[in-house]
Amino acid sequence: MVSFGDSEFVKKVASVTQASYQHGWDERNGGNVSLRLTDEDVADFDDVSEVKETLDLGFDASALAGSYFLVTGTGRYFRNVIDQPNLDLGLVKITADGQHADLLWGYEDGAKPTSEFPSHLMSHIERLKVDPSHRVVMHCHPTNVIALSFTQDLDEREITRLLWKMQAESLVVFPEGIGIIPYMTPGTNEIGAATSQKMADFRTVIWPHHGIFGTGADVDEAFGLIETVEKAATIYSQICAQGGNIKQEITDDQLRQLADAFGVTANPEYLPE
Ligand code: 2HA
Ligand code: ZN
Repeated sequence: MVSFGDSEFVKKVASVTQASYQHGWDERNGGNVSLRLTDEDVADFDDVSEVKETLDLGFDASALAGSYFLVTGTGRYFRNVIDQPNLDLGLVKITADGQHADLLWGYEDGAKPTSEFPSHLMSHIERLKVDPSHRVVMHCHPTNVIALSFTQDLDEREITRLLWKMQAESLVVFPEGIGIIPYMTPGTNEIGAATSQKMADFRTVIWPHHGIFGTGADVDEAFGLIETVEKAATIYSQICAQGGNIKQEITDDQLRQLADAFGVTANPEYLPE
């Protein structure tokens, strides 16, 4: 029997939750990941055809009807996923009416999808409009990004430019910049709607005083995006720890040369030509 539990999908999500935990971005049950899968992806497995439970989504996900999501469970710890993926991860399929999700694999001791599943699904819907290859939404609590949301104005242009200038990697990895929503209550459809609105323009969205959402065509891309943003924020924290007196920095001209060299288009509102 070919079990979904042995799939590369489960291995990859388990490994990224462990990596994120090791970075210190997922205390207790902090963080959640969802990976979109297709009929083709799940076709080869023998243990994903029986519906074990049908879950109420509480909003209209009909744009994703028929899509599968491998998603971390609510209340579950990123630290543990690697040792018990069949308990902490679930494979669900969005029903034809878009109101429910059928559980096909995992959550074996009764878990349910992450409390941020509305934010994930709404974000998947928006990112798929922009990029048909989009597959992953990841949320976690990177310390320096969160710290930045206390000391800086919550201004997308200002924070993007600050992070672009912290290292040469930043502009190349997130040339469109970073979206920021106001502080909102986690786990609600409202924060999901605000996050997904930003996802029309950005692959990364900061939740002030809470964490970050990163998206991508695969797990590595979504995680790499978050790593790069957090690395830039960490450099800024260290600059402040060294007294905050910046004597030289990457100039706007140098950012433009960087964009040219790497063939990326910087958001023109943040870096005028
Ligand atoms: O899954 O991170 O935002 C726990 C959280 C909620
Ligand atoms: Zn969170």
